[in-house]
Amino acid sequence: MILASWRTITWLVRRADVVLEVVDARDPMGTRSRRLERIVEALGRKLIIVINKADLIPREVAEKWKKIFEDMGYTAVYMAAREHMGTRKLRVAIKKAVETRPIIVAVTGYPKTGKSTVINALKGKHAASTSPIPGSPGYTTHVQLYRIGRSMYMLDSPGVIPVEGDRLEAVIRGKPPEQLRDPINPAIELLKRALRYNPRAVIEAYGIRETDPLRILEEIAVKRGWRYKTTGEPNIEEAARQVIRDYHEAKLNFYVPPEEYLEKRRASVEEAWL
Ligand SMILES: Nc1nc2c(ncn2[C@@H]2O[C@H](COP(=O)(O)OP(=O)(O)OP(=O)(O)O)[C@@H](O)[C@H]2O)c(=O)[nH]1
Ligand SMILES: [Mg+2]
Repeated sequence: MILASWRTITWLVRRADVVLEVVDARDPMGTRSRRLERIVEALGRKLIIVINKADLIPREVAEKWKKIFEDMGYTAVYMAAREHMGTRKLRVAIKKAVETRPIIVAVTGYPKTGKSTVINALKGKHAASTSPIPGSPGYTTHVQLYRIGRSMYMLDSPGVIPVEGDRLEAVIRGKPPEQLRDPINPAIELLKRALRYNPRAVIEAYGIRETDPLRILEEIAVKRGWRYKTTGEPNIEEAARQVIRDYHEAKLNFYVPPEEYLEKRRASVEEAWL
């Protein structure tokens, strides 16, 4: 898996008129990068926050996130690039952002947020290669230029891991699950998070009623018949990789509610006043 360096990102932003920061609608704040936003601001480029994978959250939740970003002074749109939903709104937002033609658009953001899929959706044809799992064939390895219609060019880039972003997201998006040295700890964290935000997530994905993450991994391994050859014990590493894959493919389904973010922000503002 090749991740873009901050130098590449700065180079990319410099070349662009408009920068799209693609975030995952399931956790927009955990998959955004303040550092990227600051680079865009410092270079005087227009930033549009694209809340992608909106098909995985209720519409009113997508509306709330959009409003939260707008209240911060950003332009934000939500879309479901894979379902080709919201592409018109995005195209309009890009054209409104600058008057120059043709417009050069840099598409950036966390790994696996759907950057290449956004470009495909705008292109209307399969142009940028996408991949279901980080690092599997089709992942973006270098910056590529695509022409969209007559007046737009898009620069596709590999994902960048923001230093200040969510640590769990960074680990599970940075490498394909097969290449993780320890898949168990991130899978346990992921299961905890899933159960916290959607108590039915594990039942829905696996038909397992257990709430202890380690036991869940064991039950998944037993159900699939994954056992260590030497000891015959359930192969929880294989189960852990599967859980991470299932999050990427949205079979393990949950999302962070905007209310939680607003509450945290309120608490930190109050603390600052004390
Ligand atoms: N449910 C859902 N899945 C999506 C959507 N857009 C993209 N995906 C899926 O997310 C995964 C990653 O998509 P990509 O477009 O390859 O993501 P990327 O940001 O270009 O990834 P890198 O270039 O490797 O960083 C793929 O499995 C896509 O099918 C969407 O709107 N909804
Ligand atoms: Mg890509």
